[in-house]
Amino acid sequence: RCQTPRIKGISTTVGQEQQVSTQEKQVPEDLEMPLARREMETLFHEQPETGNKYLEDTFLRSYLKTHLPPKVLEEVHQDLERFGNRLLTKVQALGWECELNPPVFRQFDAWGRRVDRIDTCSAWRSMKEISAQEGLIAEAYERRYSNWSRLYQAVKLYLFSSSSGGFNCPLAMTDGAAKVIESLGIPGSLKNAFDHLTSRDPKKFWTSGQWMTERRGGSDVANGTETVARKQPDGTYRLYGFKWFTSAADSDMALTLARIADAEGQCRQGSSGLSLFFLRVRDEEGRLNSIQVQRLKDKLGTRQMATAELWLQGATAELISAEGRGVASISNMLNITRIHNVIGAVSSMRRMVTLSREYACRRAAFGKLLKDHPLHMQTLARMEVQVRGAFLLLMEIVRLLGLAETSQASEQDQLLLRLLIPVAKLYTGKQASAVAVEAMESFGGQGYMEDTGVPVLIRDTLVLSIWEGTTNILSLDVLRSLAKSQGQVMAVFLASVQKKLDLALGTAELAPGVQRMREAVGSLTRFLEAAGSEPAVTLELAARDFSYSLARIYTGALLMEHAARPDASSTDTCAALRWCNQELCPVAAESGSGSYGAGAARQDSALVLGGSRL
Ligand code: UCC
Repeated sequence: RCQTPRIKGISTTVGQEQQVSTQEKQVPEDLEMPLARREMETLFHEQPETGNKYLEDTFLRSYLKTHLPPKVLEEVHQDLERFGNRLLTKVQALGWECELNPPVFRQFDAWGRRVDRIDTCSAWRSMKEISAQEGLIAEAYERRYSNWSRLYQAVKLYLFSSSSGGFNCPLAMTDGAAKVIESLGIPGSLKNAFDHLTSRDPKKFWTSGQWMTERRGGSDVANGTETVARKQPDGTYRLYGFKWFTSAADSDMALTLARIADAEGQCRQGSSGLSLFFLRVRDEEGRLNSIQVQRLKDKLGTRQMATAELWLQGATAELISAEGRGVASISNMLNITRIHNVIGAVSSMRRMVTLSREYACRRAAFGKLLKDHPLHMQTLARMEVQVRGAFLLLMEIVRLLGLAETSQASEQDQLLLRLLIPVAKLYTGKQASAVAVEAMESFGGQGYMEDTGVPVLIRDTLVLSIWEGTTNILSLDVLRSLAKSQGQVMAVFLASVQKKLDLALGTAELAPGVQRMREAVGSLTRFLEAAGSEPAVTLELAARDFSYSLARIYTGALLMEHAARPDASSTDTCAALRWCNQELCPVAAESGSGSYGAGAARQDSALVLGGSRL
């Protein structure tokens, strides 16, 4: 009498849903309903379905419509729509395959010969091909849309990132390496590498690693780098050392830091002893360049991507910076990879919020869909505001970068770019983790299940506040940019915020937000004045809160500016006002309570360490 229903567990497609309702209709009236319900209803969860990421992203599209010249918009719109379909029908599945088939390290062959092979899956290799075909690096260097090329590349990467199965990581470093080579004027010896890194031909396309981290220092690169470079008679160098984290270890080439040994074998210590080198990882026959792979890292996330420990045992390399200018030279790479980090953060947040939204439109609880529960929607709306703000911050940075790369940036633009990169990296890295975890909760227990894919997104997001510099290291980089410009960067920052607020003044609904923003700017200015005159305030202790203040104030100004467009919607206004309802200048609030003085530092230590001495 009771036929086992054909559908069990998690339903996936609309077709299946229809099948369920048809079957329900066929259930004879005398069938025991509790069993039928157990089989067909209570185990049934609505999978959130998402479509073309570009077409569905109305906020992205409104930004492009506002800023891109019409001719550029027309062309990129077509390409992005096509790309969105490719992501939906092909790339997303490949990304999942990468997760299911992580790289495998084979140290020896069957006959005991050491081979140190890192085997990647076919989906990972397809990602490399797709990246080349789509010009995910090339677009930024061809500059066919002049200053808009960088922004356009960033938009493609933003759409790609959360479906890329971790391939966004090698792309970040590839972009960074291309940037370093370009900033060196593409010297003859690096022309070939540059052409490979920026190629659209999948057979020619190379990815690059960025080997910075050694056992003694991931953050303190200046003191932690032990790798030694010995000059050879032909002018090349041989590198000897141990690289502790080398992400995308299957890459074709890498940029790395080392200390050049003098004739007596002595090396200069500290930052000024570091120089930058280019090397190929393998030769044409696939043999490693005097490198041994010690092991692959066992990571919490980004498992699709091989991160290795590498012994450099005389790897042949080319010196590409002036001697002792390694850190300054690799900063060009760092700034690009940090922007990619922001792209990854915004992409992840957008993906999570989209999934949560779709789920809310399908899942019923307490007699109605989740979308009809105001408290649930309040939680999602708060996340949506975060994503919008972070997205605008990203667009602002790549807009400025595009100007800089086409010699159209003013000195002020360049200073602002230098400041906003660490600010955005540190802030969006944290935002992304918070939003991802909140979004997971919006699925209830389902969000905690591996095969929904949600935990993968969470794991891969959590690294964003760590790699490419932790939150505190980036906060100190914010201070570095202030010191280097002798405070000029702050004047540029405040002027830019002011300009955006002036625009918003024309829109009456934005007035309360403008008011709050002005108060925050006032508090920030007073904090800076006090910090300059009171030795009791140590800027280092304030660095994180200060950076958060810059992020919140600048993002608020961007949301205001976006909401002040003639064709802005009521949701644009709502997002801008909601953003301004939070504490916009935490550094001022904290400094009032004496959190940054020498006494506070002692208290911090006592609080943390005191307990351990009990
Ligand atoms: O994690 C890694 C790879 C993972 C994969 C990444 C993929 C990401 C993709 C995401 C996709 C979703 S690699 C390791 C990451 N490690 C870091 O990021 C390092 C963190 N530490 C720092 O950032 C430190 O602040 C250091 C290493 C930069 C500090 O070095 P120094 O030598 O102590 O710093 P100095 O002496 O202050 O700076 C030396 C020079 C100065 O220039 P000059 O001499 O002309 O005054 C600085 O102004 O370097 C310049 N400089 C910079 N310039 C330093 N930082 C910068 C900067 N950010 N921009 C411009």
